Amino acid sequence: MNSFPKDFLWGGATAANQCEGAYNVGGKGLSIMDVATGGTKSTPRYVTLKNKEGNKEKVPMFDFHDLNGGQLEVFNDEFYPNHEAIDFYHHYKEDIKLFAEMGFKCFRMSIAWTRIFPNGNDEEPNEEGLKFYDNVFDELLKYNIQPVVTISHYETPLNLTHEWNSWVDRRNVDCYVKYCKVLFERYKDKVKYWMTFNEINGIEFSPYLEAGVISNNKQEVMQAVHHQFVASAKAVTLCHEIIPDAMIGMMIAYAPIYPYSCNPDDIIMAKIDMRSINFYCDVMCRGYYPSYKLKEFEREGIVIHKEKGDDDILRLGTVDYIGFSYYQSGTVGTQELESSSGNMMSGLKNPYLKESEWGWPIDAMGLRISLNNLYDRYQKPLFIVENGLGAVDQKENDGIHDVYRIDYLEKHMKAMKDAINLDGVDLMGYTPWGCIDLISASTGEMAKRYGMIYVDKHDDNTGDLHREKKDSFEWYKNVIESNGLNI
Ligand code: BGP
Repeated sequence: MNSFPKDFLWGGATAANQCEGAYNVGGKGLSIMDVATGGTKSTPRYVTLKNKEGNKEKVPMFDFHDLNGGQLEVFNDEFYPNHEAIDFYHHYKEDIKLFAEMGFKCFRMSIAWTRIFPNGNDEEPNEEGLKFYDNVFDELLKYNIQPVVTISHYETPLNLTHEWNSWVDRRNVDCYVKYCKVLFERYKDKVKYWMTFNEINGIEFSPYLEAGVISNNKQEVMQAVHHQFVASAKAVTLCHEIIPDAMIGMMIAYAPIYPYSCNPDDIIMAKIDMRSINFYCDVMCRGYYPSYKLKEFEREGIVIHKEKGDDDILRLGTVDYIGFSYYQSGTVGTQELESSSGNMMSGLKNPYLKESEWGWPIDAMGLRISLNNLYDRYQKPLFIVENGLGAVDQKENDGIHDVYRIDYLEKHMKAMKDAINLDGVDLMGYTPWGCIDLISASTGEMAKRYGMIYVDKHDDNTGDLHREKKDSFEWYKNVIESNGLNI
């Protein structure tokens, strides 16, 4: 039958740092995103620090590789969009009510590590932070909405970055596992879907954003990756022990890489580029380092320091499902051609594809290709936990008519449906990104909106934060109600 599975998890996705706000409320400590300013399409986000001379300094976030004896700090004369964000912290009841009205079966959110352990390495967890998420989960469950929780989504405690450059240091593994244990024990009756790290491969593109790592040294970054692998595998094993009926997955930024032409040189280039994604899935799904990566390390003189027992930890802690974000495909080739940008990547402009206002290629068929690539390779359940169109929405007198978003989502849903019904892929669910408008991770803008729910908040920090349904709200409600029958 040409349909979605009966228990398909329709929902929406967010991350704490991009929607909660209340950055210093309820005992929360600072995370790496609390020192990030706002950027635009063409100007970078900065992180602010007090340099060793004691002066304020601003460094582009995606180009931040050296603390240089300084200290990351919040300055009163700067605007930090994540500090208030859309204030989900105080609006969660109203927002969840709207999600319920749309018929959400699940809601992807993250827990802000610094609400639970303000410094990352505290002795005891912060009860007020734990209580906040109890309240959020209770509110979701009241409407039969399953929480899907990312344990770490661009929210490394700032203190761990200062203390020991976060994941570069083995001690970070213990802090993370302790944090996981607290979460699993506290929420074992409320949360049955977990993910260990958001877009774990993002570390290669932005070590600071993904992992709180300040470095552009491959040896250090790869050591940090190893520590995240070990931490994730330990979390998987722990989750299985504490919540036997839960599923815990990995989360990867996925993009199929196309060769620009059928020139074999382009084909091998695309295949090699694809390894920057496959590597993470291979280790987390199969439980060991793939041979191509070991050869690369050998060639480049990279030596990963492993502790005794690490290989067993990886082998035993393979994930139950693959969560992934999908925004685009990438194109590579030997030709000197115009380039294009995108989510955590850049490549050649693909002449067959249109691009979003932010220059991200739009490729619905690429989603079907991604689902097939992943399922062919691992035969694990798949979960699309991010997808969507970042666009400027115009508020008209009679509403917000985001037909372009509906068109985008519909085409991607059609691709999912084909992957399920024509290709036999096992797809658990779909949570479009930023189901409610929130702060963009890459630019810090509010203007880049993904939501079906509009939030009155703007880049000049004006707006009364009221929520409003866009046209895509009713449309998505109908999709869920009919379980995608009319797609
Ligand atoms: C992914 C992140 C999200 C989200 C999304 C959209 O990389 O996991 O946190 O922000 O991309 O990207 P942006 O916000 O930059 O438009």
